[in-house]
Amino acid sequence: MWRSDGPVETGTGHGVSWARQGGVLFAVVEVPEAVALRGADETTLQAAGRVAYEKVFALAASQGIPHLWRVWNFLADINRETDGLERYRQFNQGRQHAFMAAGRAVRGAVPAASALGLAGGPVSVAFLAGFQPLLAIENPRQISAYDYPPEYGPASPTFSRAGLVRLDRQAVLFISGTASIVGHATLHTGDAARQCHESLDNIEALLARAAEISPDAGFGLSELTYRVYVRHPGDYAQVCDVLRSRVGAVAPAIFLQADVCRSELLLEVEAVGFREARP
Ligand code: 3EB
Repeated sequence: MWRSDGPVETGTGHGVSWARQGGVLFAVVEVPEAVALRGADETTLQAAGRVAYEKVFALAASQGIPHLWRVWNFLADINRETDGLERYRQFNQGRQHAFMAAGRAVRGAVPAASALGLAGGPVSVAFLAGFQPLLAIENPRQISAYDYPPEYGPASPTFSRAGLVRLDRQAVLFISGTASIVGHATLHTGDAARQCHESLDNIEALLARAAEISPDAGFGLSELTYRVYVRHPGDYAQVCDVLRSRVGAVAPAIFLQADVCRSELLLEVEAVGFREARP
């Protein structure tokens, strides 16, 4: 929930719903996978991912809002192979294509993001964008996702590990979906508790980078708000125990069942930190 004391404008149409106040825009774009969208050499999912991001960029442009801050990507059956390639990897092709076609960077100044599976339904991209730039932050323990080697698919994912936005009276730190990945390798296959620890080690590394970059953005693990995506409901209790042992009893956290974007990953942790900026 994004709170504001100013008047909120809203709109809907063509698969897009949005709300805006001042220099902040939140929107959800939904694109069904339809053969009709497909260009030459595209799968239907690749095309839906591409069209979703075309709509994201078109809405942002029509609102005069240049900077994409934080994106949540949802697609059905994220780990299933269709047309000879895992669907998440097809989505990455469509997303990267749209960024390049819009003349946007595909590494460096890219939004923070999460990517999750759904049981069904359209490709759905929710995003926050704004007047202020996002200061993208990478994790020294991980290869940047946009530099993943080709073994993870023909097009790299287009997101940064975290991003910092400074508003007039607030600093906001967005931590992307963070998993048990070091370098580019998945660690602790089959062990949800250790994957949760590794994910939190990654978030701690991002918090250290954020504090180095900006004094406004010094947060401890106990000062963030969390959303934890757990693949198997049976892992919930141990994942919750590990999270609480690391972040304390008070930090707000919700747990959702969702498939995450590599089949060996059992969970993904995202977070946000808010700080009232000094006048
Ligand atoms: C990873 O680190 C795990 O494709 O937008 C995390 C956050 C992940 C965002 C995305 C993917 C995305 O590669 C997966």
